[in-house]
Amino acid sequence: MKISPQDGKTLGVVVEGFDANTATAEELAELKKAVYTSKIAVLKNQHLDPEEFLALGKKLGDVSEYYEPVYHHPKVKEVFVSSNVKEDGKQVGVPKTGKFWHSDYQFMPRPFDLTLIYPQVVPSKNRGTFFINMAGAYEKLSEDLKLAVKGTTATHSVLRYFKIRPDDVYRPISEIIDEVNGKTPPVVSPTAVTHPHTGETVLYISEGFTMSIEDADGVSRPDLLNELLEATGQLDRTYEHENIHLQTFEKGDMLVWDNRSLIHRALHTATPEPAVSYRVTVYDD
Ligand code: 7UC
Ligand code: FE
Repeated sequence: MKISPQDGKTLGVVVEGFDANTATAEELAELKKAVYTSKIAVLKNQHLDPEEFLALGKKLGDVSEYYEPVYHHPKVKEVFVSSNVKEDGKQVGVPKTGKFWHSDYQFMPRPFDLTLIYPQVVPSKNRGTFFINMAGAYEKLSEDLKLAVKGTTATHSVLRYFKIRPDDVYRPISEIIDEVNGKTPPVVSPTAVTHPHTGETVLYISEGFTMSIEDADGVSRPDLLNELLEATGQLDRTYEHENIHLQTFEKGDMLVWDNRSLIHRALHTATPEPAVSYRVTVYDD
């Protein structure tokens, strides 16, 4: 196994010669360490079926299946499927997932530690995922903004991006909203958290899932939330902000990323091409 920095990028490493089926404990530990420090690992030349993909996830920690079954792979429920390709005329998984800044399960009491994405059908154009390292983004904040963050909390919810399911058709939207709020009530966390493996301070907010920031007295601070979204690059619709990293991939690549540090956003395609991607999410300790 060989781990090398990605050419010309501040984030990410390329991992060659990694065999998911025979990886040693040392190799797995080395891989995880690289993910915590470089945030993204691109594993080259992977040829795994869904069962083997799940098995790799289990070698990295405790795999968590997505709470909404509509996303599950029909044979391996722990594999989350993002797909706009029908199989035998049937929709498998959910199309157009994650086209907004977020970290996975940020709206849940315990977000995932590691995300593994294994693209199956790779578009020819507009392929890739945008990332922002929210540890680096925190470091770059002005001293005034860092001070303003101190003692505040952030409230997260899936509500804005909850996908209407096939069975939701003709249901009153108020009923669906009540159901979402009942099943996944808003979650409150400190606005800045400490990364347990690196000690970094990570700004824990996203445009997709963070609904509000409250100060120590419980007063909502929409101004502060907006300033932080702006400063971290999340409001830049040209995607040219220096914090934004475009991670491209080709068939056979698997991405493993540090979901504690990174927020991400699926690349928007104006002309949708077929795209299928499998995901496994892991708690690492
Ligand atoms: O369909 C989607 O965009 C899924 C999103 C609401 N949640 C992904 C996650 O893991 O948090
Ligand atoms: Fe995601």
